[in-house]
Amino acid sequence: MPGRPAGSWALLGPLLWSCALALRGGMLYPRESPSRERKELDGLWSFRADFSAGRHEGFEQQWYRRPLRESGPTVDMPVPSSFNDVSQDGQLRNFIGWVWYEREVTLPQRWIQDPDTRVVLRIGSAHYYAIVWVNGVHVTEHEGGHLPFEADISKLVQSGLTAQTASGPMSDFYTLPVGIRTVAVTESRFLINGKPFYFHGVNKHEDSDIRGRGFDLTLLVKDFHLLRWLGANSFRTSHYPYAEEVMQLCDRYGIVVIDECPGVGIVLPQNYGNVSLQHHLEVMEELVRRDKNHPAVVMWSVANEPKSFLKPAGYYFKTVIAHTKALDPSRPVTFVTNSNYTTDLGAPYVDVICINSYYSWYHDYGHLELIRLQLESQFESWYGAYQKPIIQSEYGAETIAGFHQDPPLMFTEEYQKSMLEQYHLVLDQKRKEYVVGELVWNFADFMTNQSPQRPVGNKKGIFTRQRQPKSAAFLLRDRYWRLANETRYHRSSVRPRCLGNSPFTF
Ligand code: GCB
Repeated sequence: MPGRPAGSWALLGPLLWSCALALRGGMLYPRESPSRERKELDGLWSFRADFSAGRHEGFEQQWYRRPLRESGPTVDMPVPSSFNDVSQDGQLRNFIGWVWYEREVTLPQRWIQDPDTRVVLRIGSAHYYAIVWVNGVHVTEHEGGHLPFEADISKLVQSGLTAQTASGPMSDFYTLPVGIRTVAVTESRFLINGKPFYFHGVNKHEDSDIRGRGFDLTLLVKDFHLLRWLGANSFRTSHYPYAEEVMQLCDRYGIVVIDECPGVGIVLPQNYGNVSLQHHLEVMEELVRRDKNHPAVVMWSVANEPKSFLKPAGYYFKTVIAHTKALDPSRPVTFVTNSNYTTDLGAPYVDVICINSYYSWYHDYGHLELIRLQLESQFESWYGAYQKPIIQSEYGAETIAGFHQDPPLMFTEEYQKSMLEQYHLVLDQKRKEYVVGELVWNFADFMTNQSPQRPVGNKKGIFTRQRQPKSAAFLLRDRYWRLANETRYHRSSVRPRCLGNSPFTF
């Protein structure tokens, strides 16, 4: 593996590299100390289940001899986790047999160069029978899960491999995956690489049971499996920037992102003051600085549902949007509005109009039959006023999984479905003209403050907070895959390498 300080790849996990010296007769938990370092190998591993009839193909073909991707397709698997639970693949859920995990690891140069450093590979727990290879060499086996085992691999990794450049040994390494594409907006279209792009996606939250808001790799991979299941091609980071790991996966799997800053709750005149404005500009600087290298990000959203009809809103949004464009001239900028088209003072400055509307929910509730009329008039009025492409950036209905009524009543699964269907009738007309996207509210149920409108949190998810589908998820799944098939372009026969091992490549 040229160009790496240590080209090491290991099969099976979860693993932990450490310089720890195992106590003779015992096994110490690897703790850092002035003489010991550890390197966590948790994270995304390449994975393949051996579905061959005898479950033995991996051994027959010696999958351990080469990087796993070279012997067949792989998927990303979070470690630690149970592969059965993360996947949406029914076959994998019930799989019994050999599965192969692989991870490429870059070791600190010193570990490799110093012959006195002992390098130990430790597996905390692997079910049920584990065989471990490093660089194709068998290093250990272990029977039974739950308990740790380890192997001294010093000799294997200290094989004298030192990365060199033409000018001598390198002292710093950084790798950055790169993706290149263009984004542009016309009067009625959103273009990616010069081709019309239609957002069929979701709004998300970083939220789940127990963890609440916080990065969780296993949950993230589950969510990406669900996005794939759904046929979604995009999401908005409502209402704040998400963890960088999320953005990395979007790049990897080709999920298009509207990247939103935490500009939520700009609803009082004093929110438009100078202190607020200055802070908003700084936040946009931080966001653009962090995410500008992610090709998945195609548009910045500077706010969600501000009271953009208040007098200072015009100057405020003109300034924030101009500043964001100056920071990044390559991407369009928007904010998400729920104001009226006649009074919105920020809309003149956005590139794309993003509208949230909850017809038949927060007003005229129960009146599904009014949606078509109201939505049509919403689109026509906004387009008439601005001649800019429009995204339906939120729409949805509170739905308690397991509540059923026919004819549909609010809070039931039938109501959520019927409401989506009514929206889709109009979206299908208008997407032929100037509507360039639809993002349902919300991907999954999430926790909120208590209020009479929130039956233990916001229940507008098409999945529950535990990531199980409500009836509407199946409706949307049919629609999104239809849209995907209708609007996608032929892929060239050359697949980009970074997507080579993704289950999400379209
Ligand atoms: C909205 C907000 C979103 C809420 C949603 C709702 O307009 O943008 O943050 O969660 O409505 O369900 O009320």
